[in-house]
Amino acid sequence: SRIPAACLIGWPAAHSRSPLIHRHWLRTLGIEGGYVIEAVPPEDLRDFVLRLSLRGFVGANVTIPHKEAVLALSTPDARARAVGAANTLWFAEGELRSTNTDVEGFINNLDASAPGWDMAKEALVLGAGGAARAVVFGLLERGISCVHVANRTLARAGTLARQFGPNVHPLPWDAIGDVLPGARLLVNTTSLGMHGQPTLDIDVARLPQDAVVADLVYVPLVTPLLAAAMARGGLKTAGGLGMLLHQAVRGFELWFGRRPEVTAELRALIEADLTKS
Ligand code: SKM
Repeated sequence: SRIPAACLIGWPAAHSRSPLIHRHWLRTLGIEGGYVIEAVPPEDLRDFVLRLSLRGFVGANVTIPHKEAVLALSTPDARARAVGAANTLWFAEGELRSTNTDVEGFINNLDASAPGWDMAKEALVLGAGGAARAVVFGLLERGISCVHVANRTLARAGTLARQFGPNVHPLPWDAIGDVLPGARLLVNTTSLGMHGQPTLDIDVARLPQDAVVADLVYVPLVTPLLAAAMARGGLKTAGGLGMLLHQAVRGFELWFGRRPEVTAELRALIEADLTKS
């Protein structure tokens, strides 16, 4: 019988650290298995996913730009449907199922990095794309009662707000300063602050003293936003690498049958790889 293997389906996909994460767990848990990258252009997605099992895979992660398209090629669970995107595929009872583990990746990372974060009643989310939808879904599920969503194109924030109901409020980008004093949680889901991109212009001094600042960007590991939050002192922070590590847990469990842990050793391994290039 074949060794069970999963893959990452993306386009482009070569930059992904998922193989390092899953191979570390396979090795440390003593499981015979594999995890490889599959660069699949949009026009080939349907064929690739429909033949996933024939290609020898027990499941897959899905990343940009395929997370929405994969819904129609699988049986999405309630969470994937609510977020409107899936990042994890697996087989159960002969059918290909999908879920979204970015939600628990974000939330579990916050729980690990900034315990007590959910005391916040008011949150500010920057960006209104797919990652923002996963974040907003998780925040609402944990009882945050007011989520402002700021986006350069206000209409996209409006669409997201309508989708998630009365506790989510679209915010014009130039009104961010107005809500900072009430925001106990700030989350950047945009690519601003990523290596080679412009940085965010947010005055963290205007946040409450006990605010939590989270960034989904993980290259660099400490973004200018997180650095500013740390420099101010007293603010708790959560970086993007933690979310990447925590979203991987459920997929591994579904494919290989054991629930792995996000350890300091794993984090150090990925951090070392990210800083060497
Ligand atoms: O949702 C995750 C995905 O499962 C894996 C990934 C990666 O390997 O870069 C990024 C995120 O989209």
